[in-house]
Amino acid sequence: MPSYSYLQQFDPQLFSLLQKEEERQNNELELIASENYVSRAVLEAMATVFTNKYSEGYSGHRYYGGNQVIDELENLAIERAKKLFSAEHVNVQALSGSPANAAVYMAFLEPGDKVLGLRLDHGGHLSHGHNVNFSGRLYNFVQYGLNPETGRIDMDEVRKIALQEKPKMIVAGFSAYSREIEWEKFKEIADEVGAFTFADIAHIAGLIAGGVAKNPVPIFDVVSTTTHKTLRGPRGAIIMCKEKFAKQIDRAIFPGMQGGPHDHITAAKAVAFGEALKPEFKVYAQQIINNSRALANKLSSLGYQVVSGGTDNHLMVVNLHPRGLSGKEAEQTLENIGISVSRSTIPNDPNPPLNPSGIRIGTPAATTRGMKENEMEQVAIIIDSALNNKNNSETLNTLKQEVRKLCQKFPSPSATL
Ligand code: DSN
Repeated sequence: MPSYSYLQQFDPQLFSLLQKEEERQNNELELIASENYVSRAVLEAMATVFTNKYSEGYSGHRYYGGNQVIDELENLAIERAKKLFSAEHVNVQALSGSPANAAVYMAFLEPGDKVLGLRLDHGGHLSHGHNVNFSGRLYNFVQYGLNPETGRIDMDEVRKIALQEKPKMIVAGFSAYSREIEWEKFKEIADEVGAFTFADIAHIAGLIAGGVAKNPVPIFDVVSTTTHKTLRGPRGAIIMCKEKFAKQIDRAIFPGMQGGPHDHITAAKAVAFGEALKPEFKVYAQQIINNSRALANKLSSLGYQVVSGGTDNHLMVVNLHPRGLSGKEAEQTLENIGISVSRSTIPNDPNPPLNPSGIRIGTPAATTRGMKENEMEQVAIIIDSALNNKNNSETLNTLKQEVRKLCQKFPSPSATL
């Protein structure tokens, strides 16, 4: 019997969509910095009867009967996450990154309070204070950006704004920044102005868990992360904090923000944390960075401008303005040959967010497939060739075949059919 035999029998329409998506994931190259392939064990944990349960509340204090096993499950996920990140307290119920961040703000702030965060168009996240997002609408965000010369966060500038604005909270974290964050310096500045420290490590949680990026959890008051990016777990999030903030974080998640947790996802989080605690995960995390550096170096040698001149993590932002290309054109051209990337603003982008000047490229998913530096160099050459021949359908077709051949040598570990 094939996997998903019930789905195939009872909902052939849905099953055929699943087949198409699996084929796409297998034959195309995923270079979106925030995506990854989960293991079969993580995938199996999501498709379990844990999804049938309601368990509002916390272990030992639920608002529904029958939660003995769920208590054990949630405690297991918490214990593994604590060990992985050296956290004093962990809440594993957050449904995803933005709701987790909303809960953090709710736990520490009143509407209208001042918060300092990284600008979205300099690599921050919508939930770090953008004016179309709940964060920018409910709280009074002031923003820092990247130094135009270095493409890096300028900590003197952060300090200057913090001293001027006296925020109640300082947010450090990003969705498109390729350098190490200076957690200690953020903490020093926050202490100087009496602000809470909040780190959003969604992008680099796997690198931190693998010991190849610095961990803010022992330093900061509160840290959120999604579980599905470099950490290679299910879609979802967790919040970690100092024990003294545990109650306010837990209350902000439930009953503040959410109802019943998604227990099947908690199960998959526990599996992913277990995987990340294994020594192999350290090797994986280091290889993500090696691959990212190999890709950035090769693109630079081909004449591309990588923001900040390189990368310390799993991603890079490439400025296509000097090549006369927009991020959207590049994204579409690469999509035509079976490579997924995401368009991205560059610092002080002259173009609007829907058609910005750059692309963000990341290596977590390709690394999960087993690709290494040689493949990354080959990928850089393919990207360059596609962007130089964006109107030449014959060349694009040849490149598409090349991408397909490369992908077939490195099958996706999530493949089920
Ligand atoms: N959408 C995620 C990313 O791509 O970085 C952030 O929410």
